[in-house]
Amino acid sequence: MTVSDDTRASTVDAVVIGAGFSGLYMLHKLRDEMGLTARVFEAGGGLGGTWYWNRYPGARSDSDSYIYGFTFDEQLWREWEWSERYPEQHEIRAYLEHVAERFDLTRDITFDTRVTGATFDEAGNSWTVTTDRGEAVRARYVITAVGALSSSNLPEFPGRDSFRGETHHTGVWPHEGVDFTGKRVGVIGTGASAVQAIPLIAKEASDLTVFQRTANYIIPANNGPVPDEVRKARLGDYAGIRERIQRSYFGFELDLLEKGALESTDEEIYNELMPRWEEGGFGIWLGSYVDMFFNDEANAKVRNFLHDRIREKVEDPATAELLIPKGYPFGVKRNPLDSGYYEAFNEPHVHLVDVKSNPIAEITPTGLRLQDGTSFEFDSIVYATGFDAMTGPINKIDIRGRGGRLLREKWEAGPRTYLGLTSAGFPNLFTITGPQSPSVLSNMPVSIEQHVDLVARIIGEVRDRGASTVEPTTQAEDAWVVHNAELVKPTLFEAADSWYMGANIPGKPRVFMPNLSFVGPYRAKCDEIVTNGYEGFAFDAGKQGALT
Ligand code: N01
Repeated sequence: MTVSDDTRASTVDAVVIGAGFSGLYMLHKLRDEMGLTARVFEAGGGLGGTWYWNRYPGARSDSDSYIYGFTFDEQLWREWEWSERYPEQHEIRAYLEHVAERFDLTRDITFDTRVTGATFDEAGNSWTVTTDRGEAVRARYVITAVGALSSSNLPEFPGRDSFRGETHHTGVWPHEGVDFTGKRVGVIGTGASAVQAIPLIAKEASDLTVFQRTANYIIPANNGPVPDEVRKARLGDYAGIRERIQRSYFGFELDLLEKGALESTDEEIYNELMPRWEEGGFGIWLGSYVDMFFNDEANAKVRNFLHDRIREKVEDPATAELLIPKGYPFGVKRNPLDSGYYEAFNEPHVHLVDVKSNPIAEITPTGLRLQDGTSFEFDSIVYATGFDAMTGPINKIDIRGRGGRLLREKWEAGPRTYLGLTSAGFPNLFTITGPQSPSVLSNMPVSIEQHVDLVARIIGEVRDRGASTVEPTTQAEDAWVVHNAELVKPTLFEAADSWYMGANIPGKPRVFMPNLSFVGPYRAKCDEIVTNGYEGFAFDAGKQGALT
C-alpha cells in the first residue's frame, strides 16, 4: 500500500504523525475538506495506531462498538456493522482500513517510518520533520496523532534480557499470534490488557502465574451480539446519539446520578449498582454516583458493593482477598472490563502472586525470582506492564520550538499546554487528545473528532487572517495549567498511583495529566474560545505565503 518515498512531496502544508483514528480523520479534514497538502507518517506497517500494535489475546475496545467509530459522516456510521457489543482488535483495524479506502487516505501515508524530530524554523515559520528513514519534510503545521497509550513500558528488572524463553509485551504483540498451548506462562501486571488476555492465555497454558502489584476494580464487560431491535433503534437515532455523546461527560450514553451515595442507604446503592453490574460496561464507574469521585466515605459505599462481587466470583477466600483492591478509591484508575478474569483464578492451574509485599527482584534465564528468594520457571513471560502514557509518545520525538527549545524539557515537571492541544513557543503544533485535554477520560473517538475539528478551525483562522503562525499566549497556557490542577484538587484522583498521574513510570513527575472538565463542558469551552475570537491564541501578523 505504501507509495515509494521518492514520489512524495518534501514540502507540504501539514505533517500528521500517526495513522490511527486521529491521523486518519485529520488527513481527511486537511486534505479533502480544507484543500491543504498533507503527509502522514506511521511507525507501524499498517493502519490502526494502538490497534496495530496491541494484538494480544482478547484485545478489544471497552467502548460499545456503536459509538467506537467516527460520527462525522452519517453514511460511514451507518454502513459499518460491528459483530459484537465491543469491537475486537482485528475488527477495529478492518474498520479503519474501510475508512481509509472510502476516503482514499492511504496514498498520503508513509508506513514503517517513525518521526524522530520536528524543528521549528523561526525565519521561515515552518517545521522540518525528520524520520528514521532519513527523510526531511517541511511543513507549515505539525499535528501529533500519536495516541495517549502507544509508548510501551517495559520495566527494567535486573537480568531482564537473560530470560531464555519467549518474552512478549501486550502493547507490541507478534502479528502471527502466540501459541501458549502446554506452556508455563508468567504474566506481569493486572491492568486492562492483562485482564483481557489472562482468561484466554489460561485456556491454552498448562500453568499460568499472574504477578500482581496493585489489584484493580474490574467490572464485567458482558460482551456478546447486540440484539436486532437495539441495533435497529440505534440506526434510527444517529443524530440523537451523536448529540448525546458529544454533550456527555465521558463520550458515552451514560449519565451520573443526581442523588449521591452518601445520601443513599446500602439497599438503595445495591439496587442502583446491581443492574449496572449485570448490564456490564462502564455504568458503575461513569454512570453512577458523582460523589464517589470527591468523597471517600461515598466511595467506600461503592467499593463495598464491588468487594462483595469479587468474593462471590472467586472461590478461594485468600485469592479473593488478594484480588480486592486496597489503599486507593474506586474509579480513580482506569476501570478494566473483564470476560472471565476473576473466574480464571478458580482454575487449578492459574495462580496469583502478590508482588507488592514481595517485589520481583530479577528475571532469571529460566523465569523470575522474588525478593524473598522464591523463584518461578516459565516457558514464556508476558509483560502486561502498560505505557508511558499521554506525554510519553510526544516526548519520544525531539520537538524543538522557538529558540530550539525541546518540548520534553519544557514539560520536565509535567505537561504545559493550552487546552491540551497547543503549547506556547511551539507555533502551529497541535497535539490531538494531548495531556490536559479530556482524552483518556473519555470514549476516545468522540474526543478525537472534537480535537480534529478544532485544529481545522484554528488552521482555517490562520488562513483567514493571512497569518502564518498561531500559538497560545503564555498567560493562557499558565491559566490552563492552573485550571487543570484546580479541577483535580477536590477529587480523589490524586490518591492513586495511576498512569493518569504518571506514577507507573519511575522518575516521571507525579502530575494528573488528563483534563477533568469532561467531554461536553470542554467542548463548550473550546467553542466559546472560538466565538470570542480565539481567546488565548496569538496569531502573527506575518504573511501566509506558500512554503518554498
Ligand atoms: O497497563 P496498566 P495496561 N512490577 O498500566 C503493572 C488502555 N487499554 O496495558 O498498577 C510489577 O493499566 C502495573 O502495576 P501497578 C486503558 O486505558 C484499553 O493494562 O502500577 N508490576 C499494572 O498492574 C488502560 O488503562 C483497553 O502497581 C508492574 C500493569 O503492570 C491502559 O490502556 C485494553 C510493574 C500495567 O497496567 C493501560 O492498560 C487495554 C513492575 N515494575 C488497555 N510495572 C481497552 O479498551 C508495571 N506493573 C479494552
